[in-house]
Amino acid sequence: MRKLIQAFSVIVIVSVLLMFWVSKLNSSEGYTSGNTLTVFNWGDYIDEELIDKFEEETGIKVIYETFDSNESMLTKIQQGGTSYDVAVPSEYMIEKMKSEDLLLPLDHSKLPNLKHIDPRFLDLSFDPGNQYSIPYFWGTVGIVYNPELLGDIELKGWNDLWNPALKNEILMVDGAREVIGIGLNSLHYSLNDTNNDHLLEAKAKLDTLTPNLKAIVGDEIKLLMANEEAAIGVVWSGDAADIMWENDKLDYVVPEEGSNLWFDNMVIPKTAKNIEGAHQFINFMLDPENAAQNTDYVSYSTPNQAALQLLDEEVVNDERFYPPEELTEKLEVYEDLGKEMLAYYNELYLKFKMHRN
Ligand code: N2P
Repeated sequence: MRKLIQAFSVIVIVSVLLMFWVSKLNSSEGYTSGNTLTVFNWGDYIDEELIDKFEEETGIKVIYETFDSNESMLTKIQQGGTSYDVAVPSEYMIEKMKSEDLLLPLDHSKLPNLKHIDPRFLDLSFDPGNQYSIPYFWGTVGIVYNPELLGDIELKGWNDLWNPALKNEILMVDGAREVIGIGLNSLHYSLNDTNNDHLLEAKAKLDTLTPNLKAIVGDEIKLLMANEEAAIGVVWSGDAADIMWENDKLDYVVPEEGSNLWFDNMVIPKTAKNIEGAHQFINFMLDPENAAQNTDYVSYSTPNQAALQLLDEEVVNDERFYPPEELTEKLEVYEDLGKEMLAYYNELYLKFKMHRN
């Protein structure tokens, strides 16, 4: 019996020691395992030094993951494998997530830095009163081009992309709404068109662009354009700003037929585990100094008017990236077209991509 008690005591002591050791491992660098925050953002969309700064200031450990489209972000959130505490979807996706009851109403009393956002970017139709979403970056979709590689071609609009002299010269952003949107806009249809004849016409027109298409690419489009691997890139405006920072021969134009005006906002998914930390993170990103540092790093346009004061004047006065309201009024914001129509846009886009191969 004594031996049994001794053996039992040894097992208890070893287990206690093991538990202690495991808990130590979990709380690496002094973070307790419960104090983490999972942030889900677009690729290349934050200055990672800010994540370190947030961790130091709050003691919260950030787990940072990235996505490359609104659609893939939504799928991950719907699957629920990971509980994301903060995500950064675009406006039409926010509308959709709201309608699917995937978002948590925000507590504005925990977001005092919201006062720094330019009212022009608040209370927009996709989220009246900013009940669920807080502005992060905004911009347009347009064409970044290398005049030296274009010869005498003058680039003004989407329809110029079909010029036969541009064979194999176009790199394109990998986004269903963006690419179908080029087809629609080039035919002077709305970016939110749901008329099947128009959509099929846009897809057929896009198919004829194939000879000029070099590739459809993700974030690497920036490196390829800056390295002059192609004459033309269809990009989000912030990527153009970044490319032009690397290579100042290039220029950016918002096509004359019209284009997309987009807003990426921070949200808290309903499945979030660290709601308090999520508010802290959003408020931290709204701080003018942090927002300015982030803008400086990623090159996208900030909606934070206090941050604008801290940025290089040349950057914030550049109407290619900070277009005035008279210009943005002429652009279109994507709307949530409903589950079936969004799936149809994706299907047309996939068919277009397959047609290329
Ligand atoms: C950043 C992508 C920005 C997405 N790499 C524009 N909605």
